[in-house]
This record gives sequence, structure tokens and C-alpha cells, in this order.
Amino acid sequence: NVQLDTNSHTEINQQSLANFRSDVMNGLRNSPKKLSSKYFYDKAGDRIFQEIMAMPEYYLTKCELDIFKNKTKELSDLLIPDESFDLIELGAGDAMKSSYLLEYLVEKGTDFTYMPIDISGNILSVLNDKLKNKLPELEVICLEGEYFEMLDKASSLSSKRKVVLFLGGNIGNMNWEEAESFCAALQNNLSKRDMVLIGFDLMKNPHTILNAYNDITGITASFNLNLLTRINRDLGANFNIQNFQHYQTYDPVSGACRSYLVSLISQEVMIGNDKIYFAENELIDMEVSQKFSDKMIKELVEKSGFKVVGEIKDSKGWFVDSVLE
Ligand code: AVI
Repeated sequence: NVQLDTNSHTEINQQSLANFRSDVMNGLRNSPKKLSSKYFYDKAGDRIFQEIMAMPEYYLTKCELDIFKNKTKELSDLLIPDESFDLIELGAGDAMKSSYLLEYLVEKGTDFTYMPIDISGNILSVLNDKLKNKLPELEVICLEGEYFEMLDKASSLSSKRKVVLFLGGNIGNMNWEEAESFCAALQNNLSKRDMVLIGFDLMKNPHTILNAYNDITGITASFNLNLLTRINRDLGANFNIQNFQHYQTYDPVSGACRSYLVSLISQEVMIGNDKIYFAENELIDMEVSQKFSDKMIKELVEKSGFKVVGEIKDSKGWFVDSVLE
């Protein structure tokens, strides 16, 4: 029983293009200039991110995979209710990690519906096909769109208890205020009986962290630069990619790992009819990948009224999936 929720795509595309344009223009008129890493994920960006996850330096995926693959029973014991429920995954992508939990639950004969939410219809249909093949008895409802709109939609489709997954350390790509309002919105959209699992990348040896985002092969650099290519294509801009260079920092005190693009020359770039001036060595702030201490996690989630009721770390203790109630 598989459904693909397809909204009016042209309408969505028009609206999201307008949002993209205004976000880019506002960001580039800021000081310092800023672009949002949520726009990294066009088709090429999705592919480069797959390459990142396969890099030996990029430990995050391997750590969380270790949890889902080798600690599946522990996860299930902490997270899964006795009664029928909906398992909702925010930003499911290809469900590489969660499919271990899905398989485990299906094998146990657990009564649940899997509802992956993703902004990319492309990745959802790939996931849909994969699950149809691998776990034909699993009930799946794919929801394409923004997290909270689709969470609303999930509630309108079913009144069962919810278990919400937000994996991959994605919460680290929000600044502190955004992460707080994300938790608050989650709290508002759920009821007391619901459970949440959030993946946090933990503070660790600063070299390990910096290396994961500063690979010598330049894959992370191309991930950042690809956003300029996307702006060229989608917004009719004329960025010369050669004139920008990726620069990565990690501050072990705050736990903020940040990426920038540096303008190598003084230059003017047209975005449609709008001109943006870059001074030599001027930065574009591209992405934060926040690393957390246990104390920071507790502070963040408890502010919005959640309680940490359990946690599972990978065998190295580098990444944690926190269970919230
Ligand atoms: C998706 N997100 C959790 C990744 C991260 O680690 O912050 C995105 C990424 N950026 C550079 N490498 C990976």
C-alpha cells in the first residue's frame, strides 16, 4: 500500500523559485554575505553529498549507521510503543540508516506505517521503489514538502501515535535560534504520547572534525561551489566559479564548524538584473555544522519542553541519537 503525495508541482516550483531568489538576494546584500546551505541539495548537490558520505574522513554517516545497524534492538526498545503507530522521518532521503530499523520492525511483525518526508520528490520515488522491493509488506506513505506542512498532513491522515526521526546531524546545520525554534515547532506539532529521535554530532578531537569538512580531494569544496552553479542556472546569474575558494573552520570552544567561500578577486556578479559587488577576500558564509556536548543537547531540547529519556551512541562515542519525549 504505497502512496505518493504529489501536490501541484508547477505551483510549488514557482513559489520555491521565488523564495530561492529572495533568500539569495537578501543573503548577498547582508554583511557578511550569506547563502543558506539548505539550497545545496539540487540534483548535483544530492550526488556530491552521496560522495561526501562515502569519504573516509566523513565519519558522521558511518557512526549513525553503526547505531542503526548494530544497536537496532536498543533503539527499538527505547523508541517503539506497544500499540500501532506512525514512523515519520523528516528529511528521509534514501533512508539508508532507518531502513535497518524498518527491516527489524517488519521482521518482528510490528504494526506501523512508515511516512518519509522529504523536499525532494525525486529521492522519495527512489525510496518508494527501494522499499517496495525490499520490504513489500511495509505500509509506506511518502510526503513531499516542507517538514512541518507534511507533519500536519501526516496528522490529518492518521491519529495514531507518532515516532519522529530526524537523523544525520541535520539539526547541526541550523544556528542556535533556528534549532530552538525547530524543537519548539516539533513540540507544538506533537502530542504527549509521541516520541522523537534526533541525531547530534558530538564534539571530539578538533582535527577529526575539521578533516571531515576539509577533505584534500575537494569534494566538500565542490559541494559549496555547486550552490553558485545552481544560482547561475536557476536565477540567471554569472558567477565565475574559478573566482571563489572554499575555506573551512572549526572552533572547538563553541563547537561550530563553518564553511565559507572566499572571493579571490574584486568582482561584480549579475544575478538576473541585480548587481552584487565582492571585494577581494570577501567571504560568503555558507554553512554551519554545529557539534554538541551532552550539556548543549540537554539545554537545547529541554528549553522547548522535551525531555531526553534515552540516548544511543556509536561505538566510538562520536555521534548520539537522543530519544526525546
Ligand atoms: C547534512 N549535514 C548534516 C551535513 C553536515 O555534516 O553538516 C552537510 C555537509 N556539509 C559539508 N559536508 C557535509
